[in-house]
Amino acid sequence: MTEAELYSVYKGVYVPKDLHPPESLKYCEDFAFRPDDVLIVTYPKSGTTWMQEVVPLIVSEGDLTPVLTVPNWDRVPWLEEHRAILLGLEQRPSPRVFATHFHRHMMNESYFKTKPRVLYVMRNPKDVFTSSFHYYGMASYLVNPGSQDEFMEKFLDGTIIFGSWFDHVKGWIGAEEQESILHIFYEEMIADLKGSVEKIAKFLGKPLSPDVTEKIAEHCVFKNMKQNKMSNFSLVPEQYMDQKKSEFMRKGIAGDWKNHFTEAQQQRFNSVYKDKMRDVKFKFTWD
Ligand code: PPS
Repeated sequence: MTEAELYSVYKGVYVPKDLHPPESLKYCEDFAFRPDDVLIVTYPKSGTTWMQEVVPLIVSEGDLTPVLTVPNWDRVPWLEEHRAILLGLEQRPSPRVFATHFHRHMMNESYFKTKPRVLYVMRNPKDVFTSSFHYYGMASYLVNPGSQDEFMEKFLDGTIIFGSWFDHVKGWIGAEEQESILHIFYEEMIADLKGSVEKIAKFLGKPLSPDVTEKIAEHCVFKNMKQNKMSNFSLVPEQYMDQKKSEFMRKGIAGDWKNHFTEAQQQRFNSVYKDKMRDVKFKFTWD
């Protein structure tokens, strides 16, 4: 199926119609934030699910019950997804934890007034590409990626769901409300998960004992988290996500792009990256 059939355009970017029908987008537009809300913001395939595990465990001080009993999409709902309407988010006690794939310019008026806390997770765009390429090949609500060359042009051009990686990152790293945002990299979580848990807990005003930090990090390493059926998307019907084609928790490493890019693809990607990021001063882990 084509983009026209599967996607709608919301605030200038493609969103999958199935997950984000008009009433969900309206709900999200009207949503009232609280200052102590925690918002996990990501471009897709940058570490959303990982954070949906880490943050609830920081809030619960290492009690595994929430992550072992509630699916990640209800535990930390995406505000723009259809399920958000059903979950009674207005009644949830603080601190509420949400996820969104929105660009900063897509956030609603309440966000800019209230300035809730934001965890902005970034990942090497080449790995985001590789993860997305596999995901688009197994998720039926997305347009089939075609060849890697074809999908690369769409990725670099931003004609995929949630638009351009470059615009997403530039929008959030350039946000005025920097004091309410913690920037964190997938690669730093891979390199030092314990240190990352500590850093996030401190930002959330919830310092943890070394034992609890250790317990959270141990539960959240890829091989352990992959076993959690509340987080590995095995509860999603096969006609929606065919994990026989590619698992949702696929590899969980930094640098897998090197196993997939040809020399020509690497050059093409580098040249567009250089052009689109030419005015950006921010220090990324992959530069
Ligand atoms: S989505 O669809 O936007 O919610 O996807 P998202 O969760 O952002 O990204 C999926 C990728 O994150 C990897 N992942 C992890 N890596 C390391 N450790 C842990 N615990 C972990 N949990 C999820 C997941 O495997 C996807 O990356 P790839 O490269 O495809 O393996």
